[in-house]
Amino acid sequence: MPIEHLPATADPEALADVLKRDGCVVIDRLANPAQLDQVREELAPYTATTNQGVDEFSGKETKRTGALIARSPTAREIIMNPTVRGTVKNVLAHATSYHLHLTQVIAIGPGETEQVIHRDQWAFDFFPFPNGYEVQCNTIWAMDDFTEENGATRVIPGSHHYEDRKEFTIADTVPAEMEKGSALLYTGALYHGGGPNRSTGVRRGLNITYAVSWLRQEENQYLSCSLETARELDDELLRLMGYARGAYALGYIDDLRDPLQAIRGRDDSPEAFGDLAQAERQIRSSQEQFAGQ
Ligand SMILES: O=C(O)CCC(=O)C(=O)O
Ligand SMILES: [Fe+2]
Repeated sequence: MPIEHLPATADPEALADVLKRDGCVVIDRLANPAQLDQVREELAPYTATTNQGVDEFSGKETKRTGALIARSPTAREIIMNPTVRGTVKNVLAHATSYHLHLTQVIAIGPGETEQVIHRDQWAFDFFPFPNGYEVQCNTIWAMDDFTEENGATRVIPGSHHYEDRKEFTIADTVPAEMEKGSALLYTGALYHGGGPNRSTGVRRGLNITYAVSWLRQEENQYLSCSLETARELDDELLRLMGYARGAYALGYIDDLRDPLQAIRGRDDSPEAFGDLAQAERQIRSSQEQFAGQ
């Protein structure tokens, strides 16, 4: 099955429909390539000192540079992209809310071999989530053109509905070839992996992932960005980073207060506390949907 491509003008509902059906979709030319060059420039001091991976999964010819909110103001804009966030909200609508899971530039160097085909949600202790209950909606933005030769991400469209813990080879996959500025969206249950780089150049991808807010974040957002920098960010981004309650109570501070107050200061108005009725309304429908699986 080929990977469906939609234009940057596609609306989040149409994108979410393809993600629910195929587990992946490419949005062509969603960002201006110059914006990705800017991310690359802002990160240059950090990528220069990033080490290669230490094992087969992280890739011995691959560099992974994170903490993008702290290190790249332009990456913040990409993280907040309205088309992507609208799509994530729709794909993860069975949970009360979602948050940022990780931010990482993945630079696959020449000579890198293929990554093992996996599901990103295996990071959660291989917990067998019910089929259709997606816990992640992920993106890889092409910072260079993604080609089969330079290590475009390999995916198996439709595999988000397969059994768990299956093993695949690269022959079972197709490369997510796309132009610089395009973005591959894929769910936590989609089988995929980084491709082998048989070119002479580096393949850079901006991996920004989102997860339901009742699961622990892979990149620790509170420690990856200093409190000083966090104070300069707007509320919407802070909430996405996790300065918000997940569900009714997860992540509160001291007297059940909203964690955003750790940044903005104390507020004892009724809105500063959790809304139980609202949380109940949001989760009731998903409990009905997944009951008995
Ligand atoms: O770099 C890529 O194309 C994919 C990497 C990946 O899937 C991962 O590290 O989990
Ligand atoms: Fe992955």
